[in-house]
Amino acid sequence: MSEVVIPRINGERLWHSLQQLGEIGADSSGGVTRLSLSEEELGARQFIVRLMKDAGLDVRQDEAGNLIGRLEGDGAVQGAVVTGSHIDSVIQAGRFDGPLGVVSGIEALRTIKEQGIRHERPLEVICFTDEEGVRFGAGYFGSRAMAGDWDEAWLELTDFSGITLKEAMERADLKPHKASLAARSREEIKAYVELHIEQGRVLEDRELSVGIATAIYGHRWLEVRLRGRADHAGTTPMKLRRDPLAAAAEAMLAAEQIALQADGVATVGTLQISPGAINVIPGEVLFTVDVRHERLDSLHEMEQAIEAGIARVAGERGLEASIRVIDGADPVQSASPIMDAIGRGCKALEIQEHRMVCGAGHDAVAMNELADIGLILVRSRDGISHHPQEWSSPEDCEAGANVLLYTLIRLSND
Ligand code: HGY
Ligand code: MN
Ligand code: MN
Ligand code: MN
Repeated sequence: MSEVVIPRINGERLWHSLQQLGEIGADSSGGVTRLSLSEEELGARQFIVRLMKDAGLDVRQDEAGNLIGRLEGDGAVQGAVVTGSHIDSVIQAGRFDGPLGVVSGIEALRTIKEQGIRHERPLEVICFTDEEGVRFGAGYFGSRAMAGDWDEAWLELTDFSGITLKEAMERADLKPHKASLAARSREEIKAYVELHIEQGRVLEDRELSVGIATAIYGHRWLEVRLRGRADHAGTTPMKLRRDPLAAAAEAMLAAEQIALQADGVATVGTLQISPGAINVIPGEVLFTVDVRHERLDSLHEMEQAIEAGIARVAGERGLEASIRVIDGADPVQSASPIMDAIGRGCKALEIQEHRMVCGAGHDAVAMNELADIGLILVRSRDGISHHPQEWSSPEDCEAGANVLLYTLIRLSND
């Protein structure tokens, strides 16, 4: 491809779309809560469909609810170059985690179509179903279904109010038992490149706007149930107690030490206590542990050490412990040709190239089962994410989207 004309996306329209999308599911925290297949997320899906149609894309929804905008290729080459991300959010989230990749992908394909830029291969932008996994306890549903990794057992997972994924899909006019039909073949997809906010501090500390992910951490989500004996807070001597909450506290601190020693990360993000009264020693606690590492062997070691720590503490305190792995994905590596294409994009746009490992999970992890992947990261102010104050500047969003545009054009003519 000649290096002379470097197309640019419409940065103003990108920013405007991101702000409009950010209003859908805006909550009292000043952030966004748009859980998968909730009313808010269904409203956001309609916004995305309109944006894809305004961009002149062929739009379809697959059996897992993934929204797919497509431009047929100018050549007779099979194997689409695909970008995408998600619009479902965590609780009290920011406006950029996911939407930046979906809206930038739509803008990139719109620019290619409007400027008649040649692309031998088909191009697609995908808005995936349930990347975050916050509502039902497992994530990457849409991208895993597309990669052929749909698990029917997910349909019985329930959310905080007892609604199953099956019911939520039916309410969204999806046919839950057909979700596995979303699977695609390796021949259909040549490469997958995602644009996402960094959600960390590396780019901020280096005063860089864009990063290239070389790898993405793997994760394991553990659900831990500790059962002791509820008892009177006043009359029960300390030595006779079987207090699962004190045990959980000890286990959490042990997990923190394991993560520090392994140079990985471990997070307890949810905790349920029953019966949960000020003058009653808890009878049972339920908490989750999010364990991550860049290397698979270290991830396994961390998971085993944390589970052993929980079992030890429970044994010493006469408690019953049950630990379930409710979700997990192994670390993935970006493909060199895709990282090189992104690097050329940075160079052509005079953006300093910076290669780095990504600690946040993305649909690219699931799509790695189907195609070579790449991930472009955009600076997050103060590294804040999964928080109402998550923010990336219009300039950085535009820079990332232009690097994505360049990368898609390059890969679709390889
Ligand atoms: O948990 C993650 O890293 C991503 O936000 N799903
Ligand atoms: Mn997220
Ligand atoms: Mn995300
Ligand atoms: Mn075209």
